[in-house]
Amino acid sequence: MNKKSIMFLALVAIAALIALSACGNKTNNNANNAGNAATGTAPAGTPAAGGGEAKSITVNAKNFEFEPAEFQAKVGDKLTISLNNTAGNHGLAIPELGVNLKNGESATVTLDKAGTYDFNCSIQCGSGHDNMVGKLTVTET
Ligand SMILES: [Cu+2]
Repeated sequence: MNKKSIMFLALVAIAALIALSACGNKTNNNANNAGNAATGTAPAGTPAAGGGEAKSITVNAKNFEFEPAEFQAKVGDKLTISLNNTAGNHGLAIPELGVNLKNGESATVTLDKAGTYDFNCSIQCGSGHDNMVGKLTVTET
């Protein structure tokens, strides 16, 4: 190998390193931005403007519907969802949020993404089971 080709290889290696590190920075920035979007840019512990409230809702379940079947929250809210069976034995699952409640249970979720989250009964409760659906709508603040 002559001197010229060694220099060439060295340059290629350096260029590759620069490209890799530039890429790495970009990835990190994206991750940071995603983090900021989720938590808001306010310092830790400070609720994001408009959202970030602690809210709670009790969903009543009977044969065969949820009441309310639809409810809303804002991005950043800490929402505690409780399930109360008023008739029959039902569960409440919100698959996208990892929530699955039995009667009398509750779960607290931090809503960091706007969207519509479907929920459904998670216990085979009878003929109307498949109709036991509802949705949580999370809106930007
Ligand atoms: Cu059911």
